[in-house]
Amino acid sequence: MATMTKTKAGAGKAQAAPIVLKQFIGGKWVDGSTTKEIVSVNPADTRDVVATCRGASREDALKAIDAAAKAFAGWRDTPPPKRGRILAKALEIARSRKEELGRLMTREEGKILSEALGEMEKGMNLIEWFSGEGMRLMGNTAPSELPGNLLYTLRRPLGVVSVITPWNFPWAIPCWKIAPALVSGNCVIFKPASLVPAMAAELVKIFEEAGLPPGVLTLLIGSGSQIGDVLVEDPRIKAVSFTGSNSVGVGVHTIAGRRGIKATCEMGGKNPCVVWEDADLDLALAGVMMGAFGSTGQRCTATSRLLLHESIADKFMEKLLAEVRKIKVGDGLDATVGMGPAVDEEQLKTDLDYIEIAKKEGARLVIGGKRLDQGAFAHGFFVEPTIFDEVGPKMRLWQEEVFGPVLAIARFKTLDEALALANDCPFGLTSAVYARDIAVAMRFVDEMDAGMVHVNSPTIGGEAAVPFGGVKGSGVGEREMAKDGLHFFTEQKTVFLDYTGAPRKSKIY
Ligand code: UN1
Repeated sequence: MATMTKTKAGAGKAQAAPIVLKQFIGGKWVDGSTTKEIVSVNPADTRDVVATCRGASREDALKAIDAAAKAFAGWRDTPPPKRGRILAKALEIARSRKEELGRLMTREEGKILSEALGEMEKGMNLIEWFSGEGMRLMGNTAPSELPGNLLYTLRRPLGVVSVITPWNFPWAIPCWKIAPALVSGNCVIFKPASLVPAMAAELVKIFEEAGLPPGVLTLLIGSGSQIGDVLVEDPRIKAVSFTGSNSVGVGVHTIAGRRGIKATCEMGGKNPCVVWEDADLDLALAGVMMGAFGSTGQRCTATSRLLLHESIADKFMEKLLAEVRKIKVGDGLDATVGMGPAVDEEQLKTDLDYIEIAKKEGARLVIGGKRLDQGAFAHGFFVEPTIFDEVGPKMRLWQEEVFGPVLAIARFKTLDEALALANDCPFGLTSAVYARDIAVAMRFVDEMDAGMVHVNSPTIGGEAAVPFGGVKGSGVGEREMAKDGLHFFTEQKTVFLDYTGAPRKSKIY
């Protein structure tokens, strides 16, 4: 389905012709039936059109759900170790294509190549972890109050589930939702963000090649307004796993709640990093740089609030500004570049809007703050890495997610003050503390209201073997990854097995 041969005339440098993408419905690659074209462009150079696709319609979505519902019984009854082996095969294929897909990711999403390759690894780790779960899809046994009785539980798949994913991790997030859903026996309707359809199609092709039966995994590329509702509201959809904005996530969760189905929604963050007076400042600096400006700040785990102990604040700021000045902004395929573009015009505008808001609210701009649009930047969505100091807790930059390379700084005197500032925010995804004093670090672990806490490490990241997710405005529903991720996509069946062959004597049970 992909063609990447011709050279596009007119653009500044030779560029591959756009990949023409299709929908994957019932095991077949077909055109979407809307006339609306989804176009993905390279955010570092918008003359480079990565892919085009005719968007899926509501009717396409209904057809896809039909096909998935028909495929369910066969997939549910496929022995879990066999399902796991299909994931293992997908892992092998993905590994052989890692470099090529990393480059595609950089072209389509904008993150620098080293980060794209890191994301490839992370997604593969998740597929690997969940492929093994095919052999460990265990229930429990329990002692019964009654003689000659066995109590045990089974884990059963839910049916057809929707997986709705954002643009900022076009490979890893789909992997961490799709892998547990599939290995536990569900059929998945996958709707990626419209900004990254080419990466999504490659992921689905890998699973197709690995041997998934038709209908078990569906790809629907289309706008939320066309197909979003049906993927949550159709009675055959039994669960929704969503990552994206708080407003959409709360909407998804509300509909799911009304329908009485499960939803897990991961919805952003405003993650604090506290640097205590005794911290290893170079270690903290490396963590803040990675957390705040890695992926152009476009991750919900990004370090977006930095809290500095007043005794080290000036010294730390000096080091920080020196590092930020070294960041080379540009096209992520250039190995000397340290930060790529914003993903699109809208995100760029959001970044610039928040910069203006912060200035108006009285925060002190210490570096950056401008769009870069001259020379090599002329065709991309570039913004300078930006830092504001003296940000007050009532300011919007302290409270609202920007999703860009804009870091808000405040200073504190005591741990009480640091914790109060860190917790004064509607989000609670992740957090970090840099301290040598274990009592300080452990009090932060205890009192920070967040789903994840990092000690002497940056706010970003997650690992397949441990749960991922947040509290407050950052998340509702079960955690993702690890056993929790698997449990989300299953329900338990409790079995009461009486092997006495005699009528029950007890009246109690
Ligand atoms: C990470 O920090 O490696 O959208 C993962 C996001 C998160 C994933 C972050 N759901 O940024």
